[in-house]
Amino acid sequence: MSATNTPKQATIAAQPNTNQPIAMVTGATSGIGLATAKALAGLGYNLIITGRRADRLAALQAVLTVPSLVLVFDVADREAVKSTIASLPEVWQSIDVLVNNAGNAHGLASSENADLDDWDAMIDINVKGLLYVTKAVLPQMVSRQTGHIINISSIAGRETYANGAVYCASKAAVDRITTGMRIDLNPHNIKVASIAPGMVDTEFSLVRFKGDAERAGNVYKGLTPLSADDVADAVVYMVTRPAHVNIADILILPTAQASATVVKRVG
Ligand code: 8X3
Repeated sequence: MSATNTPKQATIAAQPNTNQPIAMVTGATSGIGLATAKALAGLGYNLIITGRRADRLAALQAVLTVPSLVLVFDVADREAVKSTIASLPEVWQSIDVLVNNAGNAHGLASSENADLDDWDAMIDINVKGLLYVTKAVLPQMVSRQTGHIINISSIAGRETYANGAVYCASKAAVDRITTGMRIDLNPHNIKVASIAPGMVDTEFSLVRFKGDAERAGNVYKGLTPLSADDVADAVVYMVTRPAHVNIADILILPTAQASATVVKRVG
């Protein structure tokens, strides 16, 4: 095996439990991805957890009670995605559930002021990264004629808001890709679905505002946002339906949020 084909595993993988399905969760280092990995572990899934931060993935793996495998890669790195997933040990290749969670907002600025690097990052990670991972996982799903792909979208994919042109566009792309792949993969018995959360209390806003904790905190001021576990619950609901049921789309909002921009705050 050449160096480029060697999976960047933080630890030696356990053998998956052959009586249980395998799920891959991207961006499992924090937030919705982390909560989803734990929730799927609670259902007994064998887990492939991926992300850029090896230390965080190792910490998650240490608390998982199911067989798990860590893959360290950046979803935006096309070659790394392809070679790392292609070189999964054979026993880990039959991925039943793919949760495309990796994604973020970078900046919140009007188009004339926004940073082109932020725009690149959102397209590269939220859109192209999702495509790279899905393309790498799909062949075995098609050959086995089974699979379930769950894309984490956003209310921002349904509504465009000020200063969010490219983030909203990236999530609208996720919605269109979800629908298009559901159509394309219909002959192959593969479920494709999306979950569109509103405000979720994760590192999301901290990343969007580049570490400005005060600005990030203000986003959730005076309301109870969703937790990452609330979104993971929706994933659990999707994957626990019978084989003939595909929950194709869930929009999940905090009670205090009526739309992307209509939010009830107290205090
Ligand atoms: C995150 C939700 O409303 O900040 O995708 O765009 S929002």
